[in-house]
Amino acid sequence: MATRTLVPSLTCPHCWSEFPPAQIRFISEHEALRGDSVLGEDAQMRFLPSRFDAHGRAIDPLGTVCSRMACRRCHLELPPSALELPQTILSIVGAPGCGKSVMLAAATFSLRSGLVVDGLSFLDADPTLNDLTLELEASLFRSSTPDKPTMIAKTDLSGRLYRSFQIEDASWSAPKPQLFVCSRGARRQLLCLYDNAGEHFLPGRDTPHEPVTRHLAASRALVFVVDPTQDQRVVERLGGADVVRALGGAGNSDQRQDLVLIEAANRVRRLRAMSVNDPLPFRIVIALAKADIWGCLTEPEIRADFGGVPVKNTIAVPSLEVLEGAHAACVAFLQECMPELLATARALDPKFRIVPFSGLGRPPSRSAVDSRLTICPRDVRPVWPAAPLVVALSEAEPHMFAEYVRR
Ligand SMILES: Nc1nc2c(ncn2[C@@H]2O[C@H](COP(=O)(O)OP(=O)(O)O)[C@@H](O)[C@H]2O)c(=O)[nH]1
Ligand SMILES: [Mg+2]
Repeated sequence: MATRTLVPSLTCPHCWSEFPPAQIRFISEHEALRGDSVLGEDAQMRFLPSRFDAHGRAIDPLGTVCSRMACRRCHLELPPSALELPQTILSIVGAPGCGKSVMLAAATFSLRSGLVVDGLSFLDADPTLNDLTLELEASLFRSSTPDKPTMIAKTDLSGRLYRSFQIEDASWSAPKPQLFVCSRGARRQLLCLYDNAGEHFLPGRDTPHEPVTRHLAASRALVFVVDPTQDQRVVERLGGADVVRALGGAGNSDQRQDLVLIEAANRVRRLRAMSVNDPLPFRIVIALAKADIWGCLTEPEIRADFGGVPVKNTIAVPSLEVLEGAHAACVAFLQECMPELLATARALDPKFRIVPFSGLGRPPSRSAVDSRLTICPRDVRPVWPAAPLVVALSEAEPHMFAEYVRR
């Protein structure tokens, strides 16, 4: 049997507690062992094994061999790769409706194709745990009815996307992590992403027992998704709210996106017990969403062939040179249209990076029946959909993505 090298300590992607691999619980298999102190009476009992078979698999108290594992604290299931691979959590943050779910679906779908970054393989750590992204991807990218108009639903604030557990008389609820094994050359990483509802990032929306954004305490980079069409000054330049709304833009400016960024940074400092004088422990990557709507406002225009570089494949992450050119064009655009957002990002992280992208690649259209925005899966053509995540990964794991690290 091949030997396994375990990580010295692991951080649970569900409840973010840290513990050594020897403390991991196993999930019992014997039918009579239904009922768990933390997960309730419908779940199989979790236990710390003391008996093992010849292959090192745990044996439950009623003698059945078990192979599935769970967190010591929250008892939620962990994929076996969590024991062996270092984990990178990226926090995706942004105001409601800015395009986070579309980005997540477009990015994970395109990363799986192997056409995004040379030599990068990207697989579900455990497809049963990643049902959320698989579902998001299925509606826009892998549809069996590609000519039927569709759209990703608004992310729920509670329910299916969250899981509850009970510890010492208190109930907790946490968002479901989506886990991927990324490998490139000899390096392998477990990548952990969450699809929060934007409302969770509004001030006051993270309560002690609903730690929905507690991943900010453990993440290695912050991907802050900004929708320029939520800003009045951009909306005016594009011809007004009605024009922008018809293209999938927000067309209103009820929410201040710079305040969402400040709130996220404050939570990072609070959760990590940092002083206001400490620099943030990671890079901020500003993902400028829906470039198909506002890309015409930058100089040069944000397009797949940005800077005159011809592209065959719009889902590939462009070269560092092209990314740096797009960053500069976006800085000039924000300076003119959203200066307070730019100033906030600069104050929080002077080395912030801006990556424009479009998850859909073209505007959805408004249905005549119920005035919902929809797009036919066949027409979806993402432009640089995974670039914000790859740039964030290059900041967290510079050795794995050296060609995207700023010189
Ligand atoms: N034109 C355009 N519209 C988009 C794009 N991505 C998202 N949208 C629109 O913005 C809406 C909100 O996106 P969603 O990903 O659900 O936002 P979230 O609340 O941040 O998860 C969608 O229903 C789409 O109509 C894009 O790339 N281009
Ligand atoms: Mg969403």
